[in-house]
Amino acid sequence: MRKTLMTGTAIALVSGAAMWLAATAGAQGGGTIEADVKYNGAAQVEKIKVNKDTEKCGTEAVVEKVVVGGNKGLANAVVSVPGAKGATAAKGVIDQHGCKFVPHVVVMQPGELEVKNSDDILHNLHTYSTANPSINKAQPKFKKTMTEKLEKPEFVKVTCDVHSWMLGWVAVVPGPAGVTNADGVVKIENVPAGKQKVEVWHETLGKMEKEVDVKAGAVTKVSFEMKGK
Ligand SMILES: [Cu+2]
Repeated sequence: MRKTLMTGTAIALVSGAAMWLAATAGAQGGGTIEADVKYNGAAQVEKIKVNKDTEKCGTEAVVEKVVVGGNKGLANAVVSVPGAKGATAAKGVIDQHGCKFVPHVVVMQPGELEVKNSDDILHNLHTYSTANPSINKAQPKFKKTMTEKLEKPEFVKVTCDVHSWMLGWVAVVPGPAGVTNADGVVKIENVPAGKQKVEVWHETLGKMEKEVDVKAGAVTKVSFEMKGK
């Protein structure tokens, strides 16, 4: 498209086309949402004694149910713009590493989930879901990667039946999305301009939503404060 237009001979036409292209590029690029998620309650972290595969797993497992960082920032919250079209299809990747699911929460577009086993031991992949078929498969040490399908939007709980403490979540979301960092912040890029519903989901604290007005080429900030359940 760009090439065809730029080969036009009339100078007036070329400059007109350049202006049109600039306007279109702005709209297509969309804007950025910077979400800041806070939680005013206490962190919930369970510590469990481990007496199996301790060479790989260690002797204590830490299960992170609610992680609160500096300035009350809530980590591991999924922020998404479910109604926005045009998100690039990002494959989900989760690793069974040190007898933990890494990352604890992974975000993906409906489609493929790659499950790795970086430990040299037997793991299992057991998912709990309603919209997607549930998965219950062994992942022996020689099976370094398995590819699974999660085609319907859903927050899927992931466990390993070999190591009862292992817990992870896969957020299958249709629009642009991300997971908050240790400070409770996440930036979501390429959100189409206009009014958009922004949704927050947390494994223990539930859901919240807000509407924001996204401006092309600008950063729109939105804050959430999750309430305890
Ligand atoms: Cu395991």
